[in-house]
Amino acid sequence: MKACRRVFFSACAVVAISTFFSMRLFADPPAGKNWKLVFHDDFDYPNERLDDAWLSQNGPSGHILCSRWRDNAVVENGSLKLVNKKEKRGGQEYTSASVWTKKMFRYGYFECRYKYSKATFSNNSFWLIQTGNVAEGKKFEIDINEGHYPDEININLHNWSDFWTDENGKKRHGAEGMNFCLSAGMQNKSIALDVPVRASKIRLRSASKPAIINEIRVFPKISGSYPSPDCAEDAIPMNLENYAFGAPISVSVDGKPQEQNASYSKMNDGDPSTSFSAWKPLCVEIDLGGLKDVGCIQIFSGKIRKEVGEYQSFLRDYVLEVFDGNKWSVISSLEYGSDAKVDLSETFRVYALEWNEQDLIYYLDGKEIFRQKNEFCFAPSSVYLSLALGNWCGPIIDESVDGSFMEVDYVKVWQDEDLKTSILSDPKRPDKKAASSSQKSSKPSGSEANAAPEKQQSAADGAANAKKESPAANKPKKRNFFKNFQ
Ligand SMILES: [Ca+2]
Ligand SMILES: [Ca+2]
Repeated sequence: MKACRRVFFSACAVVAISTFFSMRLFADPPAGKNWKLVFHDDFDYPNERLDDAWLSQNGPSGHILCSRWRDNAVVENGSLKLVNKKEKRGGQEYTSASVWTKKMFRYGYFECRYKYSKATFSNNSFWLIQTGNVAEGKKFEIDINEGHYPDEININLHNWSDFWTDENGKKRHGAEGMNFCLSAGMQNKSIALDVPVRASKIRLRSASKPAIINEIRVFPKISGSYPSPDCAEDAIPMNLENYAFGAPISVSVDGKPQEQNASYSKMNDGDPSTSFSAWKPLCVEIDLGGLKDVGCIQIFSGKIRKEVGEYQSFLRDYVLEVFDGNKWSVISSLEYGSDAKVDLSETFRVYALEWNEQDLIYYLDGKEIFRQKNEFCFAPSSVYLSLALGNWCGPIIDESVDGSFMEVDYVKVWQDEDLKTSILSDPKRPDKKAASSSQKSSKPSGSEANAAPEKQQSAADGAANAKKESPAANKPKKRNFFKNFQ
């Protein structure tokens, strides 16, 4: 009996301790500062009360594939659901939702617990933006997470003040961040064939965005094991020929054959740290210089994340083909995201940012995952929750996107009471200092990363129509998708 009771109490203690730690881990900013909770929304109220603290876009969006409406933001059962629909409205083929806080914040710890919508092609964002006339620093956008189903986290810091024109005549702006794929493995793809195939050429196609290819290797059939795809060329055994090494390579982007370019050889130069990448569907063909018996093809794909020395950004889909002199045959393929071992639409995760005068520090479930210097984000911003549909977020599948939703359990903001430059502006009680900024908050942009400012303005025009859907809002607007994304 005593033993049972001891077990019971031990179990209770374990539950209590683990609950305590999970609370510490997932619902508190890091220790060491004088944090005060200044905003907290659990979405534990009737739907119509969402408008007490939040504004909503109501109109088309020039830079994405959906118009966004208050109707698509639904509070029920303790959470906020931003719902995608396949329906024509606002001159666009799909609808979704984007909301932002009436309150504005400068500096603090921003936390949101949410699940992604269970659909590729959707952008599940928790973010901050200030594109008004900022008194200090520059216009900015901090994407704490632009999540893509099933398992991608995308962090980005945009500078919306400074622009330049690249060698292709495209207008560019500063953007720096990191994308994480929580599933591992795809960067190291080694396709060993049981039965060798005769091939004079191999072809790799991928629609991943970005498609980063560091090395492609083609080996004969051997009895032993093949080297790791990420090893350096000089680590390959002397008696094992890599037919692809230094072979002629040709590239098509978005179906268009490209002129020869020295950068293509980065895909078969033997150096796993060099790569070629494309943001549009990529097709790479390697000429093996005559028919070879091919026993293994390796693809090494990824971008090194310097902080931890890990490769990220894998190919999420591919088709690998061989040419036998007469016809092409597929020998391996991967459907988009089907290698995912983590599904961020299934479980709530906590995404967070500490923003102070010096740093931007990003967290997942209480653990730091990325950090940047804060060199220009010094103006107050609302907190945005947005769902968007865009073709940079994976393939468009109408069946899965219709009715899919991003589900937000809560949003919390703390500020450091010792950081005197922090600002909390409340539209009901605006302080003098923040009043002008607060004024600007009534014209939010409601846009996502990679949208040019004019596109944000177009979204802002839509947002300014909040709560009154004018007939003009239904007129199609000229679209110009993601000219700037990097
Ligand atoms: Ca390389
Ligand atoms: Ca909740």
